[in-house]
Amino acid sequence: MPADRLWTSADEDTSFSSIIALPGQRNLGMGRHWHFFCAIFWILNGWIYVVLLFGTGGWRRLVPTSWGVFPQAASDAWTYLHFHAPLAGHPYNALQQLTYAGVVFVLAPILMLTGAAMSPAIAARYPWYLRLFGGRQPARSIHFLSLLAIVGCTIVHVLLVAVEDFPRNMAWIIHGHYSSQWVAVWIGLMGLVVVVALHVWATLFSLTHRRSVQQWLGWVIEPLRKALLHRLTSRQRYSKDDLSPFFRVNGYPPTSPEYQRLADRGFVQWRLSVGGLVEIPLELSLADLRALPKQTQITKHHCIQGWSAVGEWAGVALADVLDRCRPLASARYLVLRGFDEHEGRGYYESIDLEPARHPQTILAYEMNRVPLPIPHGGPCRLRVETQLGVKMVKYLRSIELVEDYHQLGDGQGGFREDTQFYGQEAGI
Ligand SMILES: Nc1nc2c(c(=O)[nH]1)N[C@H]1C(S)=C(S)[C@@H](COP(=O)(O)O)O[C@H]1N2
Ligand SMILES: [Mo]
Repeated sequence: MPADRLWTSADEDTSFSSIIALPGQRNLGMGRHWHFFCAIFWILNGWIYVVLLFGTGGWRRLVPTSWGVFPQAASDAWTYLHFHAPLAGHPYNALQQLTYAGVVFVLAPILMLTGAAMSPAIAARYPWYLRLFGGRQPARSIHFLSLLAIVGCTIVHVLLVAVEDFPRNMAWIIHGHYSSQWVAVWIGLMGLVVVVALHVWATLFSLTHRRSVQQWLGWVIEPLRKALLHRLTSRQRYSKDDLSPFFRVNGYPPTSPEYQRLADRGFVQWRLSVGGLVEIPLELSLADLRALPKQTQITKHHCIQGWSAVGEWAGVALADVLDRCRPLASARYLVLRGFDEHEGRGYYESIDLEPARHPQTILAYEMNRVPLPIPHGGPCRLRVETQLGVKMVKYLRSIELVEDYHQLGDGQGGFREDTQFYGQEAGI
């Protein structure tokens, strides 16, 4: 990183080719929607498959029942290496059986378990879970390498189906018997064409209709994400030894003269306004915040871009502030606004009252025992430890309680939701 200027993680955004990513280019938000949408389908599909497998006795094809499968698999591999096909088993040879069983019962669960480790909500509620994998990065590496293993398996599998005896194999796959082979070949090829066409269409459509895709996929993803992750509370208690020696920055400090003036005078004139649907609107100075009960916590921060860092934060429980301003019954969301503007849009994010009242959700005015440094959001920022970093508005200027966030900005619930198409619930 250059030493002569502030360097943020957004500066490192690189684009992916649409050929290997959906939709590719600089669309992390869109890629995440497709990722989660497909993951839901893949998991459902997998469960149905496994239930049917055990419900029908089909598991006998996949699950080896004798140790002899290992030497036999080695001998089958040797046969393949000589470009011959080993004798078929019932119906698979030993190497196929081991491979398929490995994909279904080892790789798939590993993918699900390591995927869950990417969730800040799960990592916050069960910090021990990350340690199972040796940390967040090892979990991500295992997740990615398992994906490569699945892709490798698919390629080898399709290749062998094709070179061994394509019409016969397709008939077996499609009909379950060996007649009408060319019908099966056509059905199979059309299936592949549909898959490719769907992929191309989804990519092109996502690139031209990002907002619609964000909303449509969001209808499937958000309810599930809310149901699974939203109620988890952060119970992080990292120790001083866990503190990251370097905590990255994302988002440049505000450049407005107003903020400059406040910063120049040590933020003594700064006020946090808390208003909207409340009984008692508040104007809180730093001294007011410091006079409230102080809460300190060492937690892991997860940026949507992948990096994480452990820091010590101190401030006021947001629940305390809510108790003081007394939200009206109609208030459902908090809209937090920062002083920074990007191409005319102010940074804002929304959270609902559930995470707002979680015990480790605080308005932090200290980081690692010093007043919150400006790059990290001085004088005050939100810490909502079960969510991704995007939610934790820095350089706070106001909190507004609202009934709905759809009439704000582009209606997606936050600056990065509006401009980068992220989802409003940020538990993974
Ligand atoms: N006001 C404001 N808050 C913000 C951002 C921003 O650009 N502006 N970036 C968010 C993102 S994406 C992350 S990961 C965290 C980064 O916090 P840090 O700079 O202290 O590491 O702040 C969040 N809060
Ligand atoms: Mo981020």
